[in-house]
Amino acid sequence: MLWFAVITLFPEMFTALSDHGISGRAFRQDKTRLTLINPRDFSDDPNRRVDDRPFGGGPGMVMQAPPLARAIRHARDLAVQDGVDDPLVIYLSPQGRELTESRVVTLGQHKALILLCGRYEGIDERLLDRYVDLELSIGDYVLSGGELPAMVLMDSLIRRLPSVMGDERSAQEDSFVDGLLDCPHYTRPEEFEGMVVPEVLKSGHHAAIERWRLEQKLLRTHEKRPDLLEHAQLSPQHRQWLKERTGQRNSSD
Ligand code: 9WO
Repeated sequence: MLWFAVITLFPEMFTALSDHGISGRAFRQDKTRLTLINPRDFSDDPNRRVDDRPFGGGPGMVMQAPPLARAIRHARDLAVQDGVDDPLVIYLSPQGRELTESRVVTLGQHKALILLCGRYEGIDERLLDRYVDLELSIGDYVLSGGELPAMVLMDSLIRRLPSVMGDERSAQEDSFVDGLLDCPHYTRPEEFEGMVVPEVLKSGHHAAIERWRLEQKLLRTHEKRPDLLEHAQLSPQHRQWLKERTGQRNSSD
């Protein structure tokens, strides 16, 4: 069971995850749970305001610390009631550490995560200092808020839960599981606008098909994301094959 609480001004956005696809099935099967908490419910302002002007001036508004602190404490209480201990508090922000597959694997060890979604120009630094355990970024760009990055993180974690994926292997053979990009995929029709399917995939020779798929992963990674090759788990034979296939000369050549 993976338990989420999300603190967000736009809880309705999260139906994209809870009501559809693989993640929707995981929620229906109670393999994961989601509690949505709106900080406006913890505002002490008669108009339920949770933002104010920045000290020092400047554009935009800043989310105030007190309503968010009360919301995080409420999320922690709910986690205790649900029997999931010690939730990690994650703030999705452009200033965060990069979300990578290895970080997804590490975060998947936690039973409970509280995800804090900022809006406006950001959140009062004092809240972040005292209540946030980890800041995470899904990329070097600024969005309108942390909700979409929160859903990206949740989806990456939910699809790794045991028996959530229809075919266990597809989770294991996903891109990045071995540090490589995925191989090409084909399905019917056999001919599409004059383009055909590689013969090996129709041969029924599973060893040859597996070898072809790995070769394609290596070549595609070399072509599109050579930076990944440095840390990919490759055997010396596979590294040598790739060097020979791509005409790379050994540094000693
Ligand atoms: C808003 C703004 C308005 C005027 C001038 C400067 C400004 N900066 C921002 C801003 O950075 N807003 C962020 C919106 C505050 C935190 C939540 N928001 C957010 C999170 N945008 N992008 C992310 C994000 C999170 C994770 N990975 C990539 C991007």
